[in-house]
Amino acid sequence: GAETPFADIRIDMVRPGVLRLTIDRPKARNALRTQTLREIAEALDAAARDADVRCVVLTGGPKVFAAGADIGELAAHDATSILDDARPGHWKAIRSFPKPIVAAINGYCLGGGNELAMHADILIAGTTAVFGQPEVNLGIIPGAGGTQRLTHAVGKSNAMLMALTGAFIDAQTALAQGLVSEVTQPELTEDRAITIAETIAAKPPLAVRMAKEAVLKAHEVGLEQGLHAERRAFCQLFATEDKREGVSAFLEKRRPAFTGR
Ligand code: CO8
Repeated sequence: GAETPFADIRIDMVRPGVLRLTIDRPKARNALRTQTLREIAEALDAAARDADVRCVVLTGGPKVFAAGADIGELAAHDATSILDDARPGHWKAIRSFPKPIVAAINGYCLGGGNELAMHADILIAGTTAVFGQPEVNLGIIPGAGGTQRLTHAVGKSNAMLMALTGAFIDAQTALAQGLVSEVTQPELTEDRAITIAETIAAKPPLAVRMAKEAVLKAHEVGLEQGLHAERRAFCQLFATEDKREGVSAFLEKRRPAFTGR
């Protein structure tokens, strides 16, 4: 792939329309120091503005997804300094990214690493993946949405089991609990995520964007408000060229050519 100006991550266009973002701090098990999060946020910011990027694959490579926040960095903080921490701003940029993210997860996916994975829209795990929220062992709790997103993903009792005991779950358990969508052989995790991302990249981007926004609404607002948001987005899409093209192509029995308008 292309050279990138980042130290903790690598980015490359792995397929047309598909940006691969690889966390690359192997010596620290891909622990997410502030700089790592800043780089992820910056890369996604640029990808949001780049019409050539239709979908992102987020991975830590074949061995580890991310072993959490950088514990060395956490050690330097007290209750006052943590208030002015830059990381919440980076998390905000990550969760505001409007295009789909498919996570390819091998090995440890812990603490802030699991919270990052849960920022992805679709999660694919290799059989070696191990998920956990071990913050309780450090005298803290998940700090990047883990108590909320994990509960939505796996339900109260399963989330409590992880957050209160710090115990890890394996890929099959994560699949059974709904944390991930599929489990693959570890050497195929990225390929599978890329294939899904390629499929998404070929869809009309405005519809994709609104579908992501609408699904995320389900965990943010009540049913009436969520249905209202869905209806508005649904109607808006009737103003797009891609809606006309998609419907015409179906009726004319040909492949659609979407333009993103
Ligand atoms: N932070 C910093 N360094 C780490 C981390 C980490 N989270 N995890 C591993 N490393 C480093 C180790 O210190 C070690 O460094 P060195 O070689 O210099 O000694 C190197 O990576 C390899 O680690 P191990 O030798 O321990 O490797 P193992 O394969 O034996 O074990 C584990 C891997 C199981 C992942 C183990 O390293 C471990 O338990 N790591 C800590 C996991 C953890 O507790 N994570 C939660 C952190 S707290 C958190 O994420 C809070 C989230 C809040 C985010 C809010 C931000 C706003």
